[in-house]
Amino acid sequence: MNSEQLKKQVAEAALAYINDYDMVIGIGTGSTVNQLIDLLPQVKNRIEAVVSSSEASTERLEALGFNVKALNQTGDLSLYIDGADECDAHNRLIKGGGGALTREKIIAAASKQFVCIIDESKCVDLLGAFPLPIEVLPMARSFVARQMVKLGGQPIYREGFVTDEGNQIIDIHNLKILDPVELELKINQIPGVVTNGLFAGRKADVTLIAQNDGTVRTQ
Ligand code: ABF
Repeated sequence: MNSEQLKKQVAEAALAYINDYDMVIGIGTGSTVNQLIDLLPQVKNRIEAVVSSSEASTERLEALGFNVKALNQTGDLSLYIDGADECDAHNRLIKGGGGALTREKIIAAASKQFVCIIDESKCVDLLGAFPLPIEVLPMARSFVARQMVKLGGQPIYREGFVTDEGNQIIDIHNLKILDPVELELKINQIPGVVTNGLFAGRKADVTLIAQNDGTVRTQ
């Protein structure tokens, strides 16, 4: 199966979690989530409203006629479905390759159940082969980069990219992430950091993994 087929397959499996009426659900960002969004009309009658983690997902959802609401309007959510760049055996994630990590982390924290949808290429034993995205305030970009060097990383500025919140991103290469929870907290303490892409303190509750043999594994 090619990549898009795997993404569609895992998106189809995620529909099973939209299993009540009048649901207000959180929807993430990325190409796997786009496959899910395109399938949502099949369960439109179960969805009262959606909270989106990016302008890109909002546009896609509104084009399909969904009522996109701000988190401030909805309060906590029962379900959040989103992709990831890496996932370890404990459902701890690296996210942010798509640059939507701040809203993603907020909506994940506000959701009772976080279902992550990936294909098996994202599964790793140790997080960190994918460069860790860190959203930073523009005036702090170089300062945060220097702190990440002290932590053993190699920061690369994501040139020309501005997040939906108007911030910048540095991607940290060559990190050996032995304790994702500890590192997530340590990076959060650096002044100027808005969000880092480790989703370990609030990891996924369930990860659906499309496999090349045509099955979807639940972790
Ligand atoms: C999003 O999903 C981002 O956090 C992450 O970068 C992306 C993965 O995108 P894709 O499904 O296109 O691989 O939540």
